[in-house]
Amino acid sequence: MQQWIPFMPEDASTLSGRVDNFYFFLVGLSVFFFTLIAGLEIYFALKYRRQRPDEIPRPVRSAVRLEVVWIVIPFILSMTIFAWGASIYFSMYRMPKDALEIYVVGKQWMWKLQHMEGQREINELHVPVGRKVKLIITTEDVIHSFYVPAFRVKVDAVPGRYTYLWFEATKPGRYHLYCAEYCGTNHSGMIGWVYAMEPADYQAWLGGGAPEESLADSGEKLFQQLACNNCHRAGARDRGPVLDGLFGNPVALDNGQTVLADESYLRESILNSQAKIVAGFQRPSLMPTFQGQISEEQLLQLIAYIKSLSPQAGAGGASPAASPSPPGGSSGTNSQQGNNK
Ligand SMILES: [Cu+2]
Repeated sequence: MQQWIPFMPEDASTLSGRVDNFYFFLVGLSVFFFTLIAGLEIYFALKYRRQRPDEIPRPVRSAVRLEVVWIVIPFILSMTIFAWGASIYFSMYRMPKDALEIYVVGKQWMWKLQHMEGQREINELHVPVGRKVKLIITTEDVIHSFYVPAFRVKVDAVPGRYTYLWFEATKPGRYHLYCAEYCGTNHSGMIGWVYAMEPADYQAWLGGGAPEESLADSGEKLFQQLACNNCHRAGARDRGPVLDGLFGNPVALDNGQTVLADESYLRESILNSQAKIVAGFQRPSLMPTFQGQISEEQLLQLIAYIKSLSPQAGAGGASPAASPSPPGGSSGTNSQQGNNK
């Protein structure tokens, strides 16, 4: 459909067709009812206009059948819109488990992206076609919004938390990337390109250039620099919870609640260790706060490292090209098998 309509963005992801069909349904429905209602208004205004100065209109009696029709039909239509829209929404915002994960940090006025294998990009994102890609997004400063019209996906980047987006590109090409939330003077310059590549080209791209340290490896170094390993490893005399196998699993807290160890939980616990204390550990927590001491990107490195300690948790499909890690040695990107279809 979009090739007939010059202002429609390209249709380049598995979601875009579904979004477009729904959009055209809504537009079609609106046009139909606009025409029907406006047409009837004009017709009735002419037909039933006052024709003589002394004319007295006949009293109107209710028409039950007509009323039922105009209640039932809009009810069915609005429920259709609700169900259809909700199903697209759920596909869009429920994250797939087997996706390639890429971290995104918004900043006035650029997008900084980092692949699990370590490659960094600014205002450019290279992804393979035919593979689900999940973005884990945050911002260093104000609210931004990550928007790729050709994929029909958009999500806000919110300070202090992670938001998620996924897409699967269906054809190779170069697609516009925008910031869709007014974020200051150079907001309009906060744009870039997504390059969707054939899987083989993507592997070549990943392998090209200087070999980079994987995100998890950077995180592991940082973990040691910040002395996290003094308390958070097996044998640290139970000073802090051991992090192996933590990510993606429920954690029992000392107040009786249970939380899921996801990116946001890890982030909060690093920045404010008093917020949620794991059952069986001292309150107040012994752990110092890292608020203001590490950058958003360093946080992501630590999180990638902690994720790499939980290979089963569905944490980011590193590509098969990523170096496998010897047991006990430096943990590689992570050991989830890349699902390269
Ligand atoms: Cu912005």
